[in-house]
Amino acid sequence: MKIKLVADSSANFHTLQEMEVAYAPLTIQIGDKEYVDDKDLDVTAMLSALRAYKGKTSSACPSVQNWIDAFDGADMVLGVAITSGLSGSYNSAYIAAKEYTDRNPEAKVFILDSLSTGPEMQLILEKYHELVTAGCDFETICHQIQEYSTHTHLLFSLESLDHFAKNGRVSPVIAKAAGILGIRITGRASAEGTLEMMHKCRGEQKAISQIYDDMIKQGYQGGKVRIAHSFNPDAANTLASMIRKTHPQSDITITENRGLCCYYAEEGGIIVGYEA
Ligand code: X90
Repeated sequence: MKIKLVADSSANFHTLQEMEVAYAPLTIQIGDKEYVDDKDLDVTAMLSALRAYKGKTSSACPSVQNWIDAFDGADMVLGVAITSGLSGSYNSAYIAAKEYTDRNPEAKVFILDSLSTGPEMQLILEKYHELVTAGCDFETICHQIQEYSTHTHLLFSLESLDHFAKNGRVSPVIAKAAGILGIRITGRASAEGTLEMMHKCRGEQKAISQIYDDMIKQGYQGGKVRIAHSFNPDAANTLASMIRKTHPQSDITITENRGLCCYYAEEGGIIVGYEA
C-alpha cells in the first residue's frame, strides 16, 4: 500500500526520512509575473521583484487539480492545509479528496485544516510520519492527528503586515500599527485560524523575548519547536538559545521560509510552531 504525506507549499517543504511528501503549490502574483511556490522557486529573486514593484500583488491557493496531482498514485493520503480562516487551500483539498476517492474507491484520504501554517504544519507532517512508522491504521491516524493538533501552536514576529492588509486578510488599522519603523508585531494563529495580533514590541530583541514569554504562558514545557525565518537566522538562533537555557533537552530546528510564507511574513519575519 502506497502512503503519501501531502501538504500545500505554505508548510515550507520538508523531507521526512524514507517517506515521500508531495506539495500542492500556492502562487504569488507580482505584476504580470506568477511565481509558483515550488521547490525551484528562487525566493530571493521573488522578494527583490516584490520590493521593486509598486502595484498590487496577491497570492492564490492551490487548485483542486494541484491537490489531485499531489495525491497521485497513493492508496492512503495524509494531508495538511494552511488555515481555512485565511486561504481557500483547504477547500480545494477537500474537493480534491472527494474527486480522488470517487475515481479510486479503495483509496483513503484525510486532510487536516491546520488552522495555522508554516512550522506548525511541519509538526503535523512529522507526527503523521511517526504514526505511519508506528504502523497505525488510517482511522487511528486521523483521530490521533486531530488530537495532536490541539497541542500545537503558532506564534510569529513580523516587521510589516502590508501584504496581509493589501490582500484583505487583516484590517488596515491593525496593519498601520505594524508599519512603524523599528516596531515588531508579535501574535499568534487564533483558535479560528486567523491572525491575532498580541503585542507591539520596540526592536527585535523585545519581540523575541515576548515570543518566548508567550510560549511559556501557553504551556510550553520542553516539547518540539520548529522555527522558520525569512532571511533572519540571527533572530531564529536567539530564540532557540533562549529556549535551550530553560529547556536544554528540547528538540528545536531552524528552517527558512519558502515563497508563500516569505510573501506574507516579509523579510525579517519569524514563525514558530511548538508543542504545548
Ligand atoms: O490562499 C492564499 O492566497 C493564501 C493566503 C495565506 C495568508 C496567510 C499566510 C501566512 C504566512 C505569516 C505569519 C503567520 C500568521 C499566522 C496566521 C494563522 C505566514
